[in-house]
Amino acid sequence: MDFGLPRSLGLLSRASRCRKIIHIDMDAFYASVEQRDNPAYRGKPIVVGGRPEQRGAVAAASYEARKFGIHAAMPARTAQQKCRDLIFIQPRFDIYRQVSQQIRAIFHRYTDLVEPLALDEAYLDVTQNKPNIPSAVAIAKAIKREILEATQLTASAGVSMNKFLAKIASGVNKPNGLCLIAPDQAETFVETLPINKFHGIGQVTAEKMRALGIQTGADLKQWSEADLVKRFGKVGRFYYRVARAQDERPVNPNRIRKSVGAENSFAEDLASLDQMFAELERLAQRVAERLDTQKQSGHTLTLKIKYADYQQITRSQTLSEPIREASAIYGLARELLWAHVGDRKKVRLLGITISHLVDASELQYVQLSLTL
Ligand code: DCP
Ligand code: MG
Repeated sequence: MDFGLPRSLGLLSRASRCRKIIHIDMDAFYASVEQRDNPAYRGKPIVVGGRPEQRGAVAAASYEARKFGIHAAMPARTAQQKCRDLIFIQPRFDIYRQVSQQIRAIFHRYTDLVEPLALDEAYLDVTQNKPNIPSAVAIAKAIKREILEATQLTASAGVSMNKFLAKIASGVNKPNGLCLIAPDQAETFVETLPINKFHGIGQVTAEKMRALGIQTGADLKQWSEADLVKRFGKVGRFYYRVARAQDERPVNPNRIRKSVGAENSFAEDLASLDQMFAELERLAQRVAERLDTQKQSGHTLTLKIKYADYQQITRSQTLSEPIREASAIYGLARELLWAHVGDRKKVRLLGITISHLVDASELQYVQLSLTL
């Protein structure tokens, strides 16, 4: 694969059908847009979203604010305590959406294999690309330049042979960064990576892994696929592969996430309600983590129960207020299970899915406006 490496290397790996993936992520997105449009905010600690007198949370923090330890999802009040001069700005979602359209149009000049993950980030598969540029690093540089020209905003890019590595790479030299993880560096890179830096391993799972003595990719690599699946469910297979720097997930341009869910089937059927509740709590945590990554919440919860005899039921409830927190998800799933699990029946699989998704930061803003 040619990542901007010597040509001979490029030819060698192209023969082995290596892919070239770029992950692009705008820097301090909402905050940078506000600093761009109002010179008074430039060079200052600012946050978008949340008001200290309300219960809201920070959506985006400028790099100047981050020096005080302020970050996204932090309660606005805590943020203000950390920095007295912090400026709070109300979000302008229309503008962020416009910028998002501009950067997506730029991506499509290079490839149609663009998978947006959020307004400010996307995966691009540039193995084959429209301008026929052989070096993926050169494409990443060109895209960053075009974004800066069109929007006066900086982006960071990660370049590698799969999504997992490209996503991590884009965070390495933020802001305005460009990082290549070449195929021959990939395994060593993952081995030294702390477990909490693995994209796809949330806080709860990271803690569970640390309790098992897994601190880095090298530790994770010690585990067999079967043991990881036993401990973590199906997603254990993903952990096994990424510990080896492998990730075959294609860049999917048509992907529209309509739901977020997690399920687990058990080596031994669950016979008691207590066991099922404990399992639901774990599932709720996982779903909440995923919603958090996607910055979404949802109106409908669906509980899936598969019994020991393989009979399967699903039960849904739709709420007027969307939910995203683990405790709320667990509470509702527990109620549904309580109401619907059959007496004296053993359960071999449980699943929780949240659908009718909405953008969490936008929603929080609407709620705040209503309470003013
Ligand atoms: N966002 C949000 N709530 C969060 C996280 C993010 O509303 N908990 C919004 C505001 C961010 C935008 O999504 O500006 C992009 O999210 P990122 O995680 O990419 O964060 P930033 O772009 O702000 O910063 P970074 O430079 O770390 O990418
Ligand atoms: Mg970003």
